[in-house]
Amino acid sequence: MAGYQTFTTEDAMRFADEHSGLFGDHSKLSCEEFGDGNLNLVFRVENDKGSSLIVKQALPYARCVGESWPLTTDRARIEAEVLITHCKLCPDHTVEVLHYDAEQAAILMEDLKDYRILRSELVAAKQFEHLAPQLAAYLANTLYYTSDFALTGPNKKQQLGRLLNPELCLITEDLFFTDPYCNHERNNINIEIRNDAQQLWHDETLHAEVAQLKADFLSKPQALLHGDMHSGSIFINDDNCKVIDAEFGFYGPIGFDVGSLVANLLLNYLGHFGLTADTAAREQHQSYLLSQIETLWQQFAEQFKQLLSNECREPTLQNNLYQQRFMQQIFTDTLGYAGCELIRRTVGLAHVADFEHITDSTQRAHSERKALQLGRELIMQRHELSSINQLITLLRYLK
Ligand code: SR1
Ligand code: MG
Repeated sequence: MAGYQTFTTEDAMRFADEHSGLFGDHSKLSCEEFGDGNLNLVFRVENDKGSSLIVKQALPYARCVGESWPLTTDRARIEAEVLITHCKLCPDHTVEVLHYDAEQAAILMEDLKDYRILRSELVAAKQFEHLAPQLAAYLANTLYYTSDFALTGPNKKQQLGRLLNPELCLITEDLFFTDPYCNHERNNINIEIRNDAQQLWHDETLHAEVAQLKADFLSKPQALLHGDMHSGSIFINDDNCKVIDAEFGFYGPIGFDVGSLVANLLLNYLGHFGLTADTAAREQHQSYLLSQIETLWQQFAEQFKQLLSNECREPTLQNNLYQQRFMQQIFTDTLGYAGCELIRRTVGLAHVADFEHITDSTQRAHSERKALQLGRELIMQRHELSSINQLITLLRYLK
């Protein structure tokens, strides 16, 4: 932290200018800070010809709460390393990091100016057919090639040691698996669903399953995860999508990334009960989301299985039966973590625009209740479900 100082727009311009050849001599630079995320400062630096880059600086605390919640700035290193690793494995769908500065906890990266945040697009009921195929490719490649199927034991352990990310993992451990299941002061609960939230606090059967999912999150380092795979971490346009914001990355259970993404599509599905008044338009968007969820899982599983068959060099792990069980386990975990994400985004600290943009609180409560019900079903029934269509059937039978 010696020498660290919170960037002003001037500092961000100097940083971007020094570490890229993009702007050239005599460029007139301008800069705005536009971050609205939970944790960091984000600047756009632009020259008079319209070329631009992003400077992201980690603050020594969580921006959404303030200085009372200190947070390591080492998360910028983790983010840079995860993005660089993922970009090598899936360059089309990962934002490019150009420079990382340890002292200033700052990252210089490409500006995805022609892209928009996926969550805002989905809230506005925009649809992209390439979303699921591209994100399936991102997940299959980044997760397979950082797993034991692709890395040697010593190599994987070396990476794993550098990317333990204890502080950011602790945030997830608390916000995802602990707070929603007790009367925690960090929770943020719509008064109209207080009774439903209270039921979660006393549901011992559910707590046992969440304990299992948390234990796996703590101790199943299958692959280098993005760690925060929600629709605010994805930029999209009419042709492509790119994943950003990997500061929660660590070696964990593969189903955590897949499940977080599935849940965020489900949150959008449920949010549209209150966001879109026109029934036909709502049903059309919801059916788009279901087909994306189905495609996401099917193409992810297909590509992961292809990689297992064609690329696995570890003789013991080449066993067919083991690989089938492994895929089933990823599916089971995906459903469980999707369930936890639905619940924590409904009653926990960090909510999502898909629900928050529903202006009528009774209508919001209707979507929120469905999210809690579906979240619980996914967690409880995850061992019994064996196909993505069964998830979709569950969704249709929600009260
Ligand atoms: C204090 S951080 C709250 C949430 O924002 C991040 O994007 C993660 O999802 C985290 O849980
Ligand atoms: Mg983020």
